[in-house]
Amino acid sequence: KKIWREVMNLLLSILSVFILINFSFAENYVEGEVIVKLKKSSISTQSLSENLVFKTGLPVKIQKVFQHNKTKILLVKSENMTTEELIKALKKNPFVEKVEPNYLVKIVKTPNDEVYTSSYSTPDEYWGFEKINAFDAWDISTGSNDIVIAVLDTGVDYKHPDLKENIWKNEAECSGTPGVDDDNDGYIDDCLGYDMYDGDNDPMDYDDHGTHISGIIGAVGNNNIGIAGVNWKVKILPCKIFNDDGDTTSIYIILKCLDYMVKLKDRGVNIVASNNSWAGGKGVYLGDQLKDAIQETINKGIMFVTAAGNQEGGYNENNDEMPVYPCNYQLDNDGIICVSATDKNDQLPWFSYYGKNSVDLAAPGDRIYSTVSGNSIQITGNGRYGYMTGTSMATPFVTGAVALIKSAYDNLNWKDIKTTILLNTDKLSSLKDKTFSEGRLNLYKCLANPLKAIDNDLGIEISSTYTINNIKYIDNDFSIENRNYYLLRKPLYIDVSTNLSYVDISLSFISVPTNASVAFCDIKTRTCYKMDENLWNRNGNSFQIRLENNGSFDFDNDTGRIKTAVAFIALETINAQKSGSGGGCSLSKNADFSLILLFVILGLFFVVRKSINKSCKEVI
Ligand SMILES: [Ca+2]
Ligand SMILES: [Ca+2]
Ligand SMILES: [Ca+2]
Ligand SMILES: [Ca+2]
Repeated sequence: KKIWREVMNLLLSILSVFILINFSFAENYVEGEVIVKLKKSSISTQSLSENLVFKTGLPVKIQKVFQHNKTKILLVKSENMTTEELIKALKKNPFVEKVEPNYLVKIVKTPNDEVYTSSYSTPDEYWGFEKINAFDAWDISTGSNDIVIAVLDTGVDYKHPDLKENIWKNEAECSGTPGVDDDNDGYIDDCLGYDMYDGDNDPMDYDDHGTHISGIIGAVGNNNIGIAGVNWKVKILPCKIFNDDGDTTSIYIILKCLDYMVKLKDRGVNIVASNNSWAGGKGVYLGDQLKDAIQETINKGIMFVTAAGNQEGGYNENNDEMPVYPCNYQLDNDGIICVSATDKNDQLPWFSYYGKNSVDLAAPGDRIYSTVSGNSIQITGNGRYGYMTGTSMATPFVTGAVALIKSAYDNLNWKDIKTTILLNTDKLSSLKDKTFSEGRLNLYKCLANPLKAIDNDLGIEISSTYTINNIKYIDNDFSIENRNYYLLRKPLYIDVSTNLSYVDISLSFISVPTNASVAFCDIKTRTCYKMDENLWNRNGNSFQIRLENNGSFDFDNDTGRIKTAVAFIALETINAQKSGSGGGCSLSKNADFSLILLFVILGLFFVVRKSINKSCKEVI
C-alpha cells in the first residue's frame, strides 16, 4: 500500500511538472520567434542573414533588427521551427551571444471581476493623494519641467487638456524637418516620444491605461481644471509598447523602448525614472536580455519602477514564492522599485500581489481617479477623467515620487532616492511581512527627510580573501549588492562551521548621526534585520550584532557556510531643510564628517577611512 502511494505521488509530481512546463511554454512567448543578441562588432545583418539562413540551412528570417551600443538585437522568426528548436539551433552559431524566447508581457490590468466598486459609497477623487500626504509635500515642491519620466505603456493622450503641457517634447524633431530623422536617433519625427509597437511616431493612447498612469505622475497642477498629479510640473515621455486595443506585447518591443531611453539619456535628456505597469505571467522568467537592458537603464541613472502585479486567476499571490518579472529581477545595482497596492482602508486589496523580499513598498491603487482618454474607461465628472484600479495605479505614485524628490533635491542619485522612499514610508499592519519596507509611500516625509545612501564611495576595501577562525572575506566581483541601503557593494561572506551557534559582530564608527542605523542583511533572500532592534544594539557609535546559526540565515549544511552574502549597512542623513523664505537648505552638524569603520569579528580588526563630502541643493 505504501509503495503504491509513493508511486502515485511520484507520477503525480511528474505530471504536475509536465503540466507546468507545458503551460508556461504554451502561454508565455511568441511561438516561432526568438530574440537574438549578437556578439559585439561581429558581422553585418546581411552576412548574418546569410550565415543563419544559407550556411546552416535554417528556415529562419530576420524579422527586425536594431542596433544597441555596438551590438545588434534581432527578432528572428521561423515558420516551421518551434521556439525551442530555434534556440537550440542558434545557440551553436558563433555570432550569437544570447538567444531567448520573445516573452509576452501584459499590462497590469484593472481587475474587472470583483465588486471593488462597492467599497466606497461616495467616490473620492483624492483619497490616494491624501494617504500619501501629497498636500503637505506640495508645500515643499510641486515638481519641475526639467525632470523627464518615461511611461512604457499603451501610449499617452498627449492632447489631454490636463496633460499636454507636461508632455516631453523633442525639440530637434518638433521643429525639425518632417520625414527626416533630425536628431539621428534612428526614429523619424519622434517629436512626442515613440510608438515602438506600431513603429510610428504617434504614441497616442487608444486604450486608457497609459493616460491614467500619466495623470497620476503628472497631471498639470494649478491650471483650474481636473486634477493635479504627484508632480504639477514634469515632462512625460511616452514610449508606446502595447497595441491600440490589445493588452499584450513582447519583450522585443520593450527592449527597443529601453534602448530609446538610453539613447536619449546619453544625449542629455534628463530621464530619471521609467514607469512600468506591466508584467509577465506569474512564475515566468522574462529572460536575461530584458534584465540586462533594465540594468543598463539603471546604470545610466534611470530608475525602473514597476508593479507587483494583480491577481488574475488564483495564483500564489506571494511574489517571493512565485515570482513576477520584472518585479523579481535581482540586479547588481538594484534600481528597480516594485510596488504593491493599498486601498482606502489601509488594507492590501485582494488583487495585489506582494512579497516581503521582492516588493519594496505599497502605494494607493484601488479606485484611483485620474486622466483618461475615454476609450475603455467610463468618463466621470467634468472632462476626461475616470477611475482605475490595480498595482498599475500604485506604481505611478512611486514613479511620481521619484520625480518630485529629484525636483527638490537634484544632488540625490537614484540610490539616495530609493533609500529616501523606502525609509520614509508609513508602516501599516496590513503590510507587515508583505513588503520589504512594510509601509506605504509618504510623499511628504520623503521631501521633508531626504536621505543619502552611503554607498561604496565610503571606500570600504576588504582585501581579497583570507580566513581566520572560519571567517572569510571574499572580494567579490561587485555583482551582488544589497537591495535596500547600499552600503557595501562588496559583500562579506562568513563561513560558520555548523557547530557554532552564533557569531558576534561589532561595527564601530567614529561619528554617526543619531538617526543613522546599521543593518545586517542576507542579500540573496533580501532579508534585512535593520528594523529588528533585537538583532542589533547601538551603543554610542558602535553596533553589536549577533548572528545566530538558528536557521534564520541560509546556512549550507554541507559546507557549514552561509550560502548567501551578508553586508553591513549604515545610513547617513542629510537633514536638508527648506527655509521659509529665500530658499537654501541647511546641513546637519555632522556634515562632512569622517567615518572610521571598524570591523571586529572574532578578534579581527579592519579599519577604513573615508571622508564624505556632501552638497546640498538650494530649494527655491
Ligand atoms: Ca529622431
Ligand atoms: Ca524630423
Ligand atoms: Ca501609433
Ligand atoms: Ca489640472
